[in-house]
Amino acid sequence: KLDSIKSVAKGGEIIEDDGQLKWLLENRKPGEIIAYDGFEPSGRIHIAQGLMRAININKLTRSGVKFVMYVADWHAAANQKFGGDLKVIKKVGDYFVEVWKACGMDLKNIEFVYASELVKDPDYWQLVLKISMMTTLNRILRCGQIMGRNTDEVQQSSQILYPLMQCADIFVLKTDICQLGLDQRKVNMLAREVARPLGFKKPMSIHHHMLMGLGKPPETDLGELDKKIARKMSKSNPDSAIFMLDTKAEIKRKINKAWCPSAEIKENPVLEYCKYIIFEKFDKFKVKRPEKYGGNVSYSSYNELEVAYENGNLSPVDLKMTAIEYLDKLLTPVREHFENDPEAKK
Ligand code: F2Y
Repeated sequence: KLDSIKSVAKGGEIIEDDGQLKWLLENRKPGEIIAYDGFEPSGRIHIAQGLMRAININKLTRSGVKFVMYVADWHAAANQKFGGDLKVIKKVGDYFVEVWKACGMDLKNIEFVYASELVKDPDYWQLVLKISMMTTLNRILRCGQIMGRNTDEVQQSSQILYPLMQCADIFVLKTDICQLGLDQRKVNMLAREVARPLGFKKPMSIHHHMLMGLGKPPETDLGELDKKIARKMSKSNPDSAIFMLDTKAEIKRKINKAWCPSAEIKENPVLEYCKYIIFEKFDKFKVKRPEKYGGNVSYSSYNELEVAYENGNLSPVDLKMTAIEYLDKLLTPVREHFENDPEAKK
């Protein structure tokens, strides 16, 4: 169980843990450990938020963890999404939930909680104030990353409240394990620092990998962690992302022009999708190839595939063509769910 949960961070992402995870697994009954992740409903949902999140969350629920998925609707408004229109934001949130339903997320063991419910409680705001009294403005500005902003893009005063609210969420939801993307680590660290002084248990955190976008990774002089975040799949750049409702033709078009240098295994988005998604869902990666290019071949682990690619035994064209087939197989049920279910369509 420990290894399965830790494999959420298999790209070497930060885990902050003083032996808590081991303790939790040994001392709490199934269903008593609470993990959480949250999202701002904004725009379309791509495979990093859809498929990969479902894979990670299922790893935790399979180990007996109860998962809270937090719909940060007020936070999206505070972060200037949809002009702050909460009705639209709520609708987009419901749409995300439908997508997860359709891609195999273990919904029985997940509770969806809306920020718009938590903010009705005066105690929530008292806690936000208490956290604000323990943190400097500078530190909060440096948390801009958790809302997808650079420090100099934090302009609205609601964006100062946002990290304080996110920190309060962790305590109010009684979180044992913060299981969010690597870009959320700054606020998870803050929560660990202020927990005890405020009388809460200290949450551990385990971050997941930020799946790369499809394009050539931008040149930056950032540190390793921030580089990973700068390269991530993003809906603000639609050609960097595969969306959960993309047609096969769209998947094909985007993968075919994706960054994927021959024999290059570092910073290769197509290989990343194999590692973090396809091999999590299938035991084999079967390449169909004409005899003159070496004939059909099948890989039984990501590692095998990577070695073959690095040695030049598998070409970018064949890698891409096969990845397209597997991604399409995973997205077909999602498309069908929205075609056949009139409720989901709304
Ligand atoms: O992905 C994001 O932009 C997150 N900052 C959304 C989010 C997640 C949470 F778990 C906001 C929150 F306030 C959360 O508590």
